[in-house]
Amino acid sequence: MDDYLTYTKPDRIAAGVDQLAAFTEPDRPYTRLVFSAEFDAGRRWLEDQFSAAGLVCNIDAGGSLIGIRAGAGAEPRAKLIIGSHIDTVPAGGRFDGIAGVLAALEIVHYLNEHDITLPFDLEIVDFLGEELNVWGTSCLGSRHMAGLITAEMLGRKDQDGRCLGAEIARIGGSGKPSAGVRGDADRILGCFELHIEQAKTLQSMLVDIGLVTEIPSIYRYGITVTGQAGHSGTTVMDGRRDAAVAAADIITAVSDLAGRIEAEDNRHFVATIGKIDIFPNGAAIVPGRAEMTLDLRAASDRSRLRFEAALDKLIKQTSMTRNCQISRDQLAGAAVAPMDKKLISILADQSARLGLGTMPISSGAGHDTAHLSRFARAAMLFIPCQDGLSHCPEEFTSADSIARGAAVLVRSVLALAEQSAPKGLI
Ligand code: HGY
Ligand code: MN
Ligand code: MN
Repeated sequence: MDDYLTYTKPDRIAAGVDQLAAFTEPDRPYTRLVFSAEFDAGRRWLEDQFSAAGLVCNIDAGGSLIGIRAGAGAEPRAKLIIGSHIDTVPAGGRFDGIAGVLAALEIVHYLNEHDITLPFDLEIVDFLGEELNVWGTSCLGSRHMAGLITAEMLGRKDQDGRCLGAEIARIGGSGKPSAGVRGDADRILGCFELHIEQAKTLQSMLVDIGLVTEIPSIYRYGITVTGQAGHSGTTVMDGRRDAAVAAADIITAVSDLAGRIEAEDNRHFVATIGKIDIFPNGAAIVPGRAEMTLDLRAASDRSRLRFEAALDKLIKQTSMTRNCQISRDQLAGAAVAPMDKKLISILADQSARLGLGTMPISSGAGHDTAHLSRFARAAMLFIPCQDGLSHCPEEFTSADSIARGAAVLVRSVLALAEQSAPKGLI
Protein backbone atom coordinates (compact mmCIF):
# COMPACT_ATOMS: atom_id res chain seq x y z
CA MET A 1 0.00 0.00 0.00
CA ASP A 2 1.49 3.32 -1.00
CA ASP A 3 1.53 6.24 1.40
CA TYR A 4 0.31 9.75 0.61
CA LEU A 5 3.47 11.25 2.16
CA THR A 6 5.43 9.75 -0.73
CA TYR A 7 3.80 12.30 -3.02
CA THR A 8 3.30 15.47 -1.05
CA LYS A 9 4.53 17.60 1.84
CA PRO A 10 1.90 18.71 4.40
CA ASP A 11 4.30 21.29 5.90
CA ARG A 12 4.68 23.02 2.52
CA ILE A 13 0.88 23.05 2.15
CA ALA A 14 0.42 24.45 5.68
CA ALA A 15 2.93 27.22 4.92
CA GLY A 16 1.03 28.09 1.74
CA VAL A 17 -2.27 28.28 3.61
CA ASP A 18 -0.75 30.62 6.23
CA GLN A 19 0.96 32.86 3.68
CA LEU A 20 -2.17 33.20 1.52
CA ALA A 21 -4.38 33.79 4.60
CA ALA A 22 -2.28 36.90 5.35
CA PHE A 23 -3.72 38.57 2.23
CA THR A 24 -7.02 39.57 3.83
CA GLU A 25 -8.87 42.69 4.93
CA PRO A 26 -7.25 43.05 8.38
CA ASP A 27 -10.47 43.70 10.28
CA ARG A 28 -12.58 41.07 8.49
CA PRO A 29 -10.58 37.86 8.19
CA TYR A 30 -10.60 36.13 5.82
CA THR A 31 -11.68 38.51 3.08
CA ARG A 32 -9.95 38.55 -0.30
CA LEU A 33 -12.67 39.72 -2.69
CA VAL A 34 -12.00 39.50 -6.39
CA PHE A 35 -10.25 42.64 -7.76
CA SER A 36 -9.52 43.92 -4.24
CA ALA A 37 -6.02 45.01 -3.15
CA GLU A 38 -5.84 41.83 -1.07
CA PHE A 39 -6.71 39.77 -4.14
CA ASP A 40 -4.07 41.53 -6.26
CA ALA A 41 -1.47 40.83 -3.55
CA GLY A 42 -2.58 37.20 -3.25
CA ARG A 43 -2.34 36.80 -7.02
CA ARG A 44 1.21 38.24 -7.02
CA TRP A 45 2.20 35.81 -4.27
CA LEU A 46 0.68 32.89 -6.17
CA GLU A 47 2.35 33.85 -9.41
CA ASP A 48 5.69 33.88 -7.56
CA GLN A 49 4.94 30.36 -6.30
CA PHE A 50 4.04 29.24 -9.83
CA SER A 51 7.23 30.74 -11.29
CA ALA A 52 9.41 29.30 -8.51
CA ALA A 53 7.98 25.88 -9.41
CA GLY A 54 9.09 26.43 -13.01
CA LEU A 55 5.64 27.12 -14.45
CA VAL A 56 5.31 29.51 -17.38
CA CYS A 57 2.63 31.98 -16.22
CA ASN A 58 0.05 33.99 -18.10
CA ILE A 59 -3.31 35.62 -17.47
CA ASP A 60 -5.86 34.29 -19.95
CA ALA A 61 -8.54 36.39 -21.65
CA GLY A 62 -10.98 35.64 -18.84
CA GLY A 63 -8.53 36.87 -16.17
CA SER A 64 -7.54 33.47 -14.77
CA LEU A 65 -3.91 32.90 -13.74
CA ILE A 66 -2.51 29.92 -15.63
CA GLY A 67 0.83 28.21 -14.92
CA ILE A 68 1.94 25.83 -17.65
CA ARG A 69 4.32 22.89 -17.26
CA ALA A 70 5.13 21.79 -20.81
CA GLY A 71 4.97 18.10 -21.67
CA ALA A 72 7.23 16.10 -23.96
CA GLY A 73 6.72 15.91 -27.69
CA ALA A 74 5.88 18.41 -30.39
CA GLU A 75 3.18 21.08 -30.16
CA PRO A 76 0.21 21.07 -30.22
CA ARG A 77 0.15 18.78 -27.20
CA ALA A 78 -2.77 17.44 -25.19
CA LYS A 79 -3.27 19.14 -21.83
CA LEU A 80 -4.61 18.48 -18.37
CA ILE A 81 -6.15 21.29 -16.29
CA ILE A 82 -6.01 21.29 -12.48
CA GLY A 83 -6.99 24.24 -10.33
CA SER A 84 -9.44 26.09 -8.15
CA HIS A 85 -9.73 29.69 -6.83
CA ILE A 86 -8.08 32.00 -4.29
CA ASP A 87 -10.79 34.65 -4.01
CA THR A 88 -13.02 34.43 -0.93
CA VAL A 89 -16.47 35.54 0.19
CA PRO A 90 -16.59 38.38 2.73
CA ALA A 91 -15.37 37.05 6.14
CA GLY A 92 -14.82 33.67 4.51
CA GLY A 93 -12.38 30.88 5.18
CA ARG A 94 -8.74 29.95 4.53
CA PHE A 95 -9.43 26.75 2.57
CA ASP A 96 -12.39 27.21 0.17
CA GLY A 97 -10.65 27.17 -3.22
CA ILE A 98 -7.20 27.69 -1.74
CA ALA A 99 -6.83 24.01 -0.82
CA GLY A 100 -7.37 23.09 -4.47
CA VAL A 101 -4.78 25.53 -5.80
CA LEU A 102 -2.15 24.44 -3.26
CA ALA A 103 -2.89 20.76 -3.95
CA ALA A 104 -2.41 21.41 -7.67
CA LEU A 105 0.97 23.01 -6.92
CA GLU A 106 1.96 19.90 -4.95
CA ILE A 107 1.69 17.91 -8.20
CA VAL A 108 4.19 20.22 -9.87
CA HIS A 109 6.58 19.94 -6.91
CA TYR A 110 6.42 16.13 -7.08
CA LEU A 111 7.07 16.06 -10.84
CA ASN A 112 10.00 18.49 -10.41
CA GLU A 113 11.47 16.55 -7.48
CA HIS A 114 11.32 13.33 -9.52
CA ASP A 115 12.37 14.95 -12.77
CA ILE A 116 9.29 13.65 -14.58
CA THR A 117 8.19 15.03 -17.93
CA LEU A 118 4.59 14.24 -18.76
CA PRO A 119 3.40 13.37 -22.27
CA PHE A 120 0.98 16.30 -22.06
CA ASP A 121 0.99 19.89 -20.81
CA LEU A 122 -0.16 20.47 -17.26
CA GLU A 123 -2.10 23.71 -16.65
CA ILE A 124 -2.35 24.81 -13.01
CA VAL A 125 -5.10 27.43 -12.69
CA ASP A 126 -6.40 30.05 -10.29
CA PHE A 127 -9.82 30.64 -11.86
CA LEU A 128 -10.80 34.29 -11.60
CA GLY A 129 -13.59 35.25 -9.23
CA GLU A 130 -15.28 31.97 -8.36
CA GLU A 131 -17.33 33.53 -5.56
CA LEU A 132 -20.53 35.44 -6.25
CA ASN A 133 -19.61 39.12 -6.53
CA VAL A 134 -21.30 42.52 -6.51
CA TRP A 135 -21.85 42.24 -10.28
CA GLY A 136 -24.08 39.20 -9.68
CA THR A 137 -21.90 36.73 -11.58
CA SER A 138 -19.77 33.99 -10.01
CA CYS A 139 -17.10 31.80 -11.67
CA LEU A 140 -15.86 34.63 -13.91
CA GLY A 141 -12.76 32.82 -15.20
CA SER A 142 -14.25 29.37 -15.79
CA ARG A 143 -17.40 30.87 -17.33
CA HIS A 144 -15.17 32.78 -19.75
CA MET A 145 -13.41 29.54 -20.75
CA ALA A 146 -16.85 27.98 -21.37
CA GLY A 147 -17.92 30.93 -23.56
CA LEU A 148 -20.48 32.18 -21.03
CA ILE A 149 -19.32 35.72 -20.24
CA THR A 150 -21.51 38.20 -22.14
CA ALA A 151 -21.23 41.90 -22.97
CA GLU A 152 -24.23 42.53 -20.68
CA MET A 153 -22.41 41.00 -17.69
CA LEU A 154 -19.22 42.95 -18.47
CA GLY A 155 -21.15 46.20 -18.69
CA ARG A 156 -22.57 45.85 -15.17
CA LYS A 157 -21.43 48.46 -12.63
CA ASP A 158 -21.19 48.05 -8.86
CA GLN A 159 -22.38 50.62 -6.28
CA ASP A 160 -19.08 52.50 -6.69
CA GLY A 161 -19.45 52.61 -10.45
CA ARG A 162 -16.75 50.01 -11.10
CA CYS A 163 -17.45 48.24 -14.40
CA LEU A 164 -16.88 44.48 -14.43
CA GLY A 165 -15.21 44.42 -17.85
CA ALA A 166 -12.78 47.18 -16.85
CA GLU A 167 -11.86 45.32 -13.66
CA ILE A 168 -11.10 42.14 -15.60
CA ALA A 169 -8.97 44.14 -18.06
CA ARG A 170 -7.16 45.82 -15.14
CA ILE A 171 -5.91 42.47 -13.83
CA GLY A 172 -4.78 41.32 -17.27
CA GLY A 173 -7.83 39.75 -18.94
CA SER A 174 -9.34 41.05 -22.18
CA GLY A 175 -12.43 42.47 -20.50
CA LYS A 176 -14.30 41.31 -23.59
CA PRO A 177 -17.06 38.70 -23.91
CA SER A 178 -15.82 35.17 -24.48
CA ALA A 179 -15.78 34.39 -28.19
CA GLY A 180 -16.98 30.88 -27.36
CA VAL A 181 -15.52 27.82 -25.70
CA ARG A 182 -11.73 28.11 -25.37
CA GLY A 183 -10.04 27.29 -28.70
CA ASP A 184 -7.98 24.33 -27.46
CA ALA A 185 -10.90 22.48 -25.82
CA ASP A 186 -10.44 19.48 -28.09
CA ARG A 187 -6.91 18.99 -26.73
CA ILE A 188 -7.98 18.87 -23.11
CA LEU A 189 -7.62 15.37 -21.64
CA GLY A 190 -9.57 16.43 -18.58
CA CYS A 191 -9.94 18.76 -15.61
CA PHE A 192 -9.54 18.00 -11.91
CA GLU A 193 -10.43 20.16 -8.91
CA LEU A 194 -9.82 19.34 -5.24
CA HIS A 195 -12.12 21.20 -2.85
CA ILE A 196 -13.20 21.06 0.79
CA GLU A 197 -16.63 19.46 1.04
CA GLN A 198 -18.23 22.47 2.80
CA ALA A 199 -20.65 20.05 4.48
CA LYS A 200 -20.05 17.31 7.03
CA THR A 201 -20.80 14.01 5.29
CA LEU A 202 -17.15 12.93 4.93
CA GLN A 203 -16.36 13.90 8.51
CA SER A 204 -19.34 12.03 9.92
CA MET A 205 -18.71 8.96 7.73
CA LEU A 206 -14.96 9.08 8.53
CA VAL A 207 -14.15 8.99 4.80
CA ASP A 208 -11.00 10.62 3.37
CA ILE A 209 -12.08 11.37 -0.21
CA GLY A 210 -15.46 12.33 -1.72
CA LEU A 211 -15.87 11.49 -5.41
CA VAL A 212 -18.26 14.14 -6.69
CA THR A 213 -21.05 12.70 -8.84
CA GLU A 214 -22.60 15.98 -9.95
CA ILE A 215 -22.55 19.70 -9.24
CA PRO A 216 -26.08 21.00 -8.71
CA SER A 217 -27.81 23.47 -10.92
CA ILE A 218 -27.51 26.99 -9.52
CA TYR A 219 -30.28 29.44 -10.32
CA ARG A 220 -30.65 32.92 -8.88
CA TYR A 221 -33.82 34.97 -9.10
CA GLY A 222 -34.50 38.60 -8.22
CA ILE A 223 -37.84 39.07 -6.42
CA THR A 224 -39.16 42.64 -6.18
CA VAL A 225 -42.06 43.60 -3.91
CA THR A 226 -43.71 47.00 -4.40
CA GLY A 227 -46.18 48.24 -1.77
CA GLN A 228 -46.71 51.75 -0.44
CA ALA A 229 -44.39 53.62 1.89
CA GLY A 230 -46.11 55.58 4.64
CA HIS A 231 -45.89 57.10 8.09
CA SER A 232 -45.44 54.29 10.63
CA GLY A 233 -47.41 56.28 13.22
CA THR A 234 -50.41 57.35 11.20
CA THR A 235 -50.89 54.54 8.68
CA VAL A 236 -53.47 52.22 10.24
CA MET A 237 -52.80 48.48 10.05
CA ASP A 238 -55.90 47.75 7.98
CA GLY A 239 -55.14 48.33 4.31
CA ARG A 240 -51.38 48.78 4.72
CA ARG A 241 -49.30 47.73 1.69
CA ASP A 242 -46.19 46.81 3.65
CA ALA A 243 -43.52 45.42 1.28
CA ALA A 244 -41.44 43.96 4.13
CA VAL A 245 -44.39 41.93 5.48
CA ALA A 246 -45.06 40.52 1.99
CA ALA A 247 -41.35 39.74 1.62
CA ALA A 248 -41.37 37.97 4.99
CA ASP A 249 -44.29 35.78 3.84
CA ILE A 250 -42.31 34.80 0.74
CA ILE A 251 -39.04 34.12 2.60
CA THR A 252 -40.78 31.76 5.01
CA ALA A 253 -42.86 30.02 2.35
CA VAL A 254 -39.81 29.50 0.08
CA SER A 255 -37.96 27.79 2.91
CA ASP A 256 -40.93 25.49 3.71
CA LEU A 257 -41.47 24.70 0.01
CA ALA A 258 -37.80 23.78 -0.51
CA GLY A 259 -37.87 21.54 2.56
CA ARG A 260 -40.91 19.71 1.19
CA ILE A 261 -39.36 19.22 -2.28
CA GLU A 262 -36.06 18.01 -0.81
CA ALA A 263 -37.94 15.43 1.33
CA GLU A 264 -40.25 14.28 -1.49
CA ASP A 265 -37.56 14.03 -4.22
CA ASN A 266 -34.83 12.81 -1.86
CA ARG A 267 -32.24 14.71 -3.92
CA HIS A 268 -30.11 17.71 -2.96
CA PHE A 269 -32.45 20.71 -3.09
CA VAL A 270 -31.92 23.97 -1.17
CA ALA A 271 -33.36 27.49 -1.55
CA THR A 272 -32.11 30.55 0.31
CA ILE A 273 -33.09 34.21 0.37
CA GLY A 274 -29.89 35.57 1.89
CA LYS A 275 -29.98 39.05 0.43
CA ILE A 276 -32.82 41.53 1.02
CA ASP A 277 -32.92 45.32 0.70
CA ILE A 278 -35.82 47.27 2.20
CA PHE A 279 -36.64 50.75 0.94
CA PRO A 280 -36.64 53.40 2.20
CA ASN A 281 -35.40 51.43 5.25
CA GLY A 282 -36.36 53.90 7.94
CA ALA A 283 -37.65 52.93 11.39
CA ALA A 284 -40.59 55.34 11.16
CA ILE A 285 -41.57 54.42 7.60
CA VAL A 286 -43.82 51.60 6.42
CA PRO A 287 -41.57 49.79 3.85
CA GLY A 288 -42.65 50.63 0.32
CA ARG A 289 -40.32 48.27 -1.51
CA ALA A 290 -38.28 45.11 -0.97
CA GLU A 291 -35.69 43.59 -3.32
CA MET A 292 -34.55 40.01 -2.63
CA THR A 293 -32.21 37.48 -4.25
CA LEU A 294 -33.23 33.82 -4.15
CA ASP A 295 -30.38 31.30 -4.47
CA LEU A 296 -31.52 27.83 -5.61
CA ARG A 297 -29.42 24.64 -5.83
CA ALA A 298 -30.98 21.49 -7.25
CA ALA A 299 -29.49 18.10 -8.16
CA SER A 300 -32.36 17.60 -10.64
CA ASP A 301 -33.94 20.00 -13.12
CA ARG A 302 -37.34 18.35 -12.54
CA SER A 303 -37.29 19.48 -8.88
CA ARG A 304 -36.29 22.98 -9.95
CA LEU A 305 -39.17 23.26 -12.43
CA ARG A 306 -41.64 22.09 -9.75
CA PHE A 307 -40.25 24.71 -7.39
CA GLU A 308 -40.52 27.50 -9.98
CA ALA A 309 -44.18 26.67 -10.67
CA ALA A 310 -44.98 26.63 -6.95
CA LEU A 311 -43.04 29.88 -6.43
CA ASP A 312 -45.11 31.67 -9.07
CA LYS A 313 -48.33 30.52 -7.36
CA LEU A 314 -46.96 31.72 -4.00
CA ILE A 315 -46.08 35.11 -5.51
CA LYS A 316 -49.60 35.50 -6.92
CA GLN A 317 -51.22 34.56 -3.61
CA THR A 318 -49.01 36.86 -1.52
CA SER A 319 -49.56 39.70 -3.93
CA MET A 320 -53.29 39.41 -3.27
CA THR A 321 -53.18 38.90 0.51
CA ARG A 322 -50.67 41.74 1.02
CA ASN A 323 -51.96 44.01 -1.75
CA CYS A 324 -48.46 44.47 -3.24
CA GLN A 325 -47.08 44.03 -6.77
CA ILE A 326 -44.55 41.18 -6.77
CA SER A 327 -42.34 40.17 -9.69
CA ARG A 328 -39.56 37.64 -10.19
CA ASP A 329 -36.83 37.57 -12.83
CA GLN A 330 -34.01 35.11 -13.39
CA LEU A 331 -30.54 36.58 -12.71
CA ALA A 332 -28.43 33.51 -13.44
CA GLY A 333 -28.86 29.86 -14.29
CA ALA A 334 -26.45 26.94 -14.73
CA ALA A 335 -27.73 23.42 -15.36
CA VAL A 336 -26.74 20.34 -13.35
CA ALA A 337 -23.16 19.32 -14.23
CA PRO A 338 -22.59 15.55 -14.10
CA MET A 339 -18.94 14.61 -13.49
CA ASP A 340 -16.97 12.42 -15.90
CA LYS A 341 -17.20 8.73 -14.99
CA LYS A 342 -13.79 7.80 -16.44
CA LEU A 343 -11.99 10.48 -14.43
CA ILE A 344 -13.96 9.53 -11.32
CA SER A 345 -12.81 5.94 -11.69
CA ILE A 346 -9.19 7.08 -11.97
CA LEU A 347 -9.58 9.08 -8.73
CA ALA A 348 -11.26 6.11 -7.06
CA ASP A 349 -8.59 3.68 -8.19
CA GLN A 350 -5.68 5.89 -7.10
CA SER A 351 -7.34 6.61 -3.73
CA ALA A 352 -7.64 2.87 -3.12
CA ARG A 353 -3.97 2.33 -3.94
CA LEU A 354 -3.17 4.91 -1.27
CA GLY A 355 -5.39 3.11 1.22
CA LEU A 356 -7.80 6.05 1.36
CA GLY A 357 -11.52 5.52 1.87
CA THR A 358 -13.82 7.05 -0.76
CA MET A 359 -17.55 7.57 -1.27
CA PRO A 360 -19.65 9.11 -4.05
CA ILE A 361 -21.00 12.50 -3.02
CA SER A 362 -23.19 15.21 -4.54
CA SER A 363 -21.92 18.77 -4.27
CA GLY A 364 -24.22 21.33 -2.64
CA ALA A 365 -21.92 24.16 -3.63
CA GLY A 366 -21.22 25.48 -7.09
CA HIS A 367 -17.70 25.18 -8.47
CA ASP A 368 -15.61 26.24 -11.47
CA THR A 369 -15.60 22.60 -12.53
CA ALA A 370 -19.30 22.86 -13.42
CA HIS A 371 -18.37 25.28 -16.22
CA LEU A 372 -15.30 23.30 -17.27
CA SER A 373 -17.54 20.24 -17.67
CA ARG A 374 -19.40 22.06 -20.46
CA PHE A 375 -16.36 21.65 -22.75
CA ALA A 376 -14.11 18.95 -21.29
CA ARG A 377 -14.14 15.80 -19.16
CA ALA A 378 -14.13 17.04 -15.55
CA ALA A 379 -14.12 15.58 -12.06
CA MET A 380 -13.81 16.80 -8.48
CA LEU A 381 -12.58 15.28 -5.28
CA PHE A 382 -13.70 16.55 -1.89
CA ILE A 383 -11.76 16.41 1.35
CA PRO A 384 -13.39 16.68 4.79
CA CYS A 385 -13.73 20.04 6.50
CA GLN A 386 -14.35 20.48 10.21
CA ASP A 387 -18.04 20.26 11.12
CA GLY A 388 -18.90 21.21 7.54
CA LEU A 389 -18.27 24.87 8.31
CA SER A 390 -17.40 27.05 5.32
CA HIS A 391 -17.79 30.64 4.10
CA CYS A 392 -16.80 31.67 7.63
CA PRO A 393 -13.48 32.22 9.48
CA GLU A 394 -13.99 28.95 11.42
CA GLU A 395 -13.59 26.98 8.16
CA PHE A 396 -10.87 24.36 8.73
CA THR A 397 -9.24 21.30 7.21
CA SER A 398 -5.85 19.84 8.09
CA ALA A 399 -2.74 20.05 5.91
CA ASP A 400 -2.73 16.25 5.99
CA SER A 401 -6.26 16.12 4.56
CA ILE A 402 -5.18 18.39 1.72
CA ALA A 403 -2.04 16.27 1.31
CA ARG A 404 -4.09 13.07 1.02
CA GLY A 405 -6.17 14.66 -1.73
CA ALA A 406 -3.04 16.02 -3.41
CA ALA A 407 -1.48 12.55 -3.40
CA VAL A 408 -4.58 11.18 -5.18
CA LEU A 409 -4.15 13.92 -7.79
CA VAL A 410 -0.43 13.18 -8.24
CA ARG A 411 -1.12 9.49 -8.78
CA SER A 412 -4.06 10.26 -11.09
CA VAL A 413 -1.85 12.49 -13.24
CA LEU A 414 0.76 9.72 -13.41
CA ALA A 415 -1.94 7.18 -14.30
CA LEU A 416 -3.19 9.42 -17.11
CA ALA A 417 0.39 9.85 -18.28
CA GLU A 418 0.84 6.07 -18.32
CA GLN A 419 -2.32 5.72 -20.40
CA SER A 420 -1.41 8.41 -22.90
CA ALA A 421 2.39 8.19 -23.05
CA PRO A 422 4.30 6.44 -25.79
CA LYS A 423 5.69 3.48 -23.85
CA GLY A 424 8.76 4.10 -21.70
CA LEU A 425 8.37 7.85 -21.31
CA ILE A 426 7.30 7.65 -17.67
O1 HGY B 1 -21.85 29.65 -4.03
C1 HGY B 1 -21.21 28.61 -4.12
O2 HGY B 1 -21.76 27.52 -4.17
C2 HGY B 1 -19.71 28.64 -4.19
O3 HGY B 1 -19.20 28.67 -2.89
N1 HGY B 1 -19.25 29.78 -4.93
MN1 MN C 1 -15.06 27.30 -3.68
MN1 MN D 1 -17.14 29.43 -1.82
